[in-house]
Amino acid sequence: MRNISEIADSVRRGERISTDDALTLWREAPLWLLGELATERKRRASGDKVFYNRNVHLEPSNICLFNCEFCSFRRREGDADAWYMSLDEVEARARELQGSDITEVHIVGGVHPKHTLDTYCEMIRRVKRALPHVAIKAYTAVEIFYMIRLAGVTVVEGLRKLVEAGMEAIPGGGAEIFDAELRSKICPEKCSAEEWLAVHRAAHNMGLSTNCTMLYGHIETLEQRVDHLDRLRKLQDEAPGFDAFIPLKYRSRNNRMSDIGECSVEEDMRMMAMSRIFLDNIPHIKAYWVAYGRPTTEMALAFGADDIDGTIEDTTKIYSMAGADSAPRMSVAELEALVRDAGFTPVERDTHYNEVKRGQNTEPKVTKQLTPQPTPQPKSAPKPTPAPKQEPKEELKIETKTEPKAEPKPTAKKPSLEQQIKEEMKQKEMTKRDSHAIKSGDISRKVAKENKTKDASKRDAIFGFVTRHPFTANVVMMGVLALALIIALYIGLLSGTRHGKVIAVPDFRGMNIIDARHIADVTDLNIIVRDSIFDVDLPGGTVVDQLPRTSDVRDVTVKPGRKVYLTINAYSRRMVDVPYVAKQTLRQALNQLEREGLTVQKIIYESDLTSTDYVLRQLVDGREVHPESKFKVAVGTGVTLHVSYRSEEQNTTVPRLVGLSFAQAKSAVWDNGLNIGKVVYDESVEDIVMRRKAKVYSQSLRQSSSVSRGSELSLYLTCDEELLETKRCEAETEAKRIEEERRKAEEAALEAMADAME
Ligand code: V47
Repeated sequence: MRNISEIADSVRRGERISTDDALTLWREAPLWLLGELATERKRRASGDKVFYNRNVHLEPSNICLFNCEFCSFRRREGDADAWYMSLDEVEARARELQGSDITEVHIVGGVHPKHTLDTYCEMIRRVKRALPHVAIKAYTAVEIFYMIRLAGVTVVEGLRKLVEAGMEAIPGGGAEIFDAELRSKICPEKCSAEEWLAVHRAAHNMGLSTNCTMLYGHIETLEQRVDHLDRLRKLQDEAPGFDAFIPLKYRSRNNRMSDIGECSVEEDMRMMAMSRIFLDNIPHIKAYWVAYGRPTTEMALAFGADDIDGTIEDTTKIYSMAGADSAPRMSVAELEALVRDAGFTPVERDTHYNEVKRGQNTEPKVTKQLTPQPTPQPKSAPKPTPAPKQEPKEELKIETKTEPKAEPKPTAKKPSLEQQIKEEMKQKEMTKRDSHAIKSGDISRKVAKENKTKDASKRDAIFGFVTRHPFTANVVMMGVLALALIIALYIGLLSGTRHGKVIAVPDFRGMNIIDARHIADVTDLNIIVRDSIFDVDLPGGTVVDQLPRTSDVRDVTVKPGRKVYLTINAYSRRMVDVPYVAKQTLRQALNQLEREGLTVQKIIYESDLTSTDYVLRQLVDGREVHPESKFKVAVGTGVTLHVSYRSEEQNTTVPRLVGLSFAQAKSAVWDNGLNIGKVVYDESVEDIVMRRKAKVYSQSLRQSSSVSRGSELSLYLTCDEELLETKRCEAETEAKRIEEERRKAEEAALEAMADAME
């Protein structure tokens, strides 16, 4: 381990530092030293320049399928302060910007339930059509991964479509924190770190430039920060393409993590400096002024930052909703003054960090005050279109990986050709009827006269009845009134509380969370991800449990808007402490491993004088575990156990496993001193989720036979109920036969003994 001064000298020589060095610096270096080292590196990268640009953000909607703990921006469809801009409104907004001198539009919003890859491409096309000379930096890797997955195309194909539509760069959002365990706590529904990195890797390989970020200052550890930076640095080595890294300070207002507060400004400076020092292959480090505020941004320039983002023009709500300054807007003069006050030279750049040279008379060229983006309760801002309301559908058609057809509909819909023809025919039909009525006018008049006479005689009859039987008439009238009142109340209740409207809760289990959210959205249910587990055999995001739950035998119905709580399989493996399980019985050790989410890789039997099934020692990844050992492994990791046996108990009896689930069979195999060999699923087990339901129909070692301890036993599993029933019967008959044989053998032995005694 190097000490601080060794590391500092190495940084001054322009060398790369290791993750251990980074931790040492972060923990131990005084702030002034970090400032000095980071500034040294910044000057090597960009001299005394500090970059800014003229940009706006476009946040078409804050409706998001995902519900991250730290997010203050996200709303559910139907929430009072949710906003949504149709494609026409996005285009109109882009047209408003014509004539301004911005060079970049940064488009980002929630992962909208109804947006598809095509919607996103069309959005870019329309913005580009309105602003052909402006670069479009659009959609975080999280949004991109989602839309590409939904479209069922490869990442490269999806990115190609976006590029063809006019996307020029990808912003750095959605990275949050890469550590799997923490990611599963703060944003379990987002794509995994690997998927986020895969999108950026593919983009870089296609020649697209992108940014990267890290959300810090919440519950992450220094190790997790360094790990995050390390993964970015590795990707940049492997496939260069990151223009800038943006450390994003967690802002704590109005979200579910608010109680943890915010980190100090000193922490911000250490973060900034360490980013510059560690990320020696990413050219720019951005102090995003919207997140920090002006004084902290200025200070960040003395800790390695060489970019402060742009004019913004009050077009982003992500930070103001989380407690940063509201109405973020800085003029070019203000941005430049901030940079100069910090002792640097302001340089206007474009999206790709080319310096923008403007003629004298183009400064300032903003010809009109730009209108801010829609706000939840705007006074002067343009009124956002309310999010399209969903009518609960009676029947569900689940089509995974198909693009939802529900494009937000404009209010005044142009009738289709078919509708127009139908409308025309209806008109003609009406005209025909009218002319017929005119021709048959006499008859109509005659019929009308007859009806009038009939009505008058009915009226006379009623009045006659009322005068003759006043009491009965009153009772009847009160009855009619009461009935009318009941009907009115019932209708009122129906429309007011949506009484009577019930939804059959779909069985979400086995679906991916993204598909589940789609279905919940269409059926007007509210999905809450309450818990996550990690099962190595299941893909990340698979729903493994739900409440309330529709089962094979019972449908659950609920009212619209009702919450359905889901447990999903986490996208990334949780790390757990390896427990010390030696010096106890095999069963106790198995229980303890199971509790920690670990499994058995192999049981190795060793002859012993005194005991059988006693755990002598344990190994993980080739390392022996001792009582004082402290190391973590991923959930699901296999542990090798060395277990004792007395020589007279070298053999063991093979258990009957037919009809058991894999988990039950595994347990029985280990309990009987055997190891798991091959595990084979037949063709009835169509996917990984069905594996949990599959049962053993055959085993490689014959039940009740005697084999040596530690032997391997292979399992064959199926979901075919008929096959299982047949095999169960066969196993039962076999068991009876074996029992009968044993009994007979015992009897024979007794007889032989008796004979011998005679
Ligand atoms: O991914 C959300 C973050 C990001 C909070 O690429 C929060 O040039 C703090 O990525 N407190 C979106 N941060 C913004 C973003 C960005 C911004 C500016 C420039 C660029 C660029 C990218 O905002 C999200 C998330 O990490 N975020 N909520 C919050 N409460």
